[in-house]
Amino acid sequence: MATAPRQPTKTDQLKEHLYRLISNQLRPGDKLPTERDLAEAFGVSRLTVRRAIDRLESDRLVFRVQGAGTFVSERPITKTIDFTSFTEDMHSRGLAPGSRLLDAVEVPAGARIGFALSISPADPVARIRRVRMADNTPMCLETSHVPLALAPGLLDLPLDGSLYALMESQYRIRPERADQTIRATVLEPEEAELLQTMPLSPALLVERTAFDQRGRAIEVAKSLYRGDRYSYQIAIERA
Ligand code: 16G
Repeated sequence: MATAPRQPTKTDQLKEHLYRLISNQLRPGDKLPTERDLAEAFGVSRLTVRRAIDRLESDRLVFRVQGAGTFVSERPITKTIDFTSFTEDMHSRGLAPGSRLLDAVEVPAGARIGFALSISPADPVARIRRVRMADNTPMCLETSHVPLALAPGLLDLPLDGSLYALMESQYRIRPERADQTIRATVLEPEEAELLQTMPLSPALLVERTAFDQRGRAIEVAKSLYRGDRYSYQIAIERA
């Protein structure tokens, strides 16, 4: 004799509702309503809400940030890491991005950066050094080099927001793809001071050459992340 189908519990129903909300209305990085609001809206206990969210979390559809709430996860990716700006990266982790400009100057590209950008070593590039913040705490020290032939006047623009958003709005340059290397390192005293941590603390160094929608090399950058605050998450699926 076949067993009767199990009646959906309140947790099932709420999970289903949240699943639809995530699929149809929310985007990666968006915050879910609070447990209290969900409990009130559905006339269920907070324990029921917590169980529904536990299940979404074990399905990896959402992630919790202690003290900040529950957020929609990035869509799973296969073998590659999503290309993001720092601003987008922090939003997807449920953190508020910020930027402190250290300096922005015109310098000759030099041999290594010129080669990566396919320009001559004497060609001018904008060198922009920033401390990148997450929830008002330093996360990363970033030095970007952008060819001035592609972005004339870049150094006269406000550089306290998203560099990639500025490149797109002002120069129609849409960074889309990058070659990156990631390696472990330790912080020099002055780097540690800027990142408000101890000298010789572990850090992740990411070197990136970014390309735009036309395949042009548009940035050579070094990003030095605090090892205690940043990790790379890569979802890998069997081919
Ligand atoms: C990321 C890039 C960096 C780029 C920045 C732009 C890595 C390793 N580096 O941090 O090269 O300059 O995003 O972010 O991902 P923004 O648009 O928020 O200024």
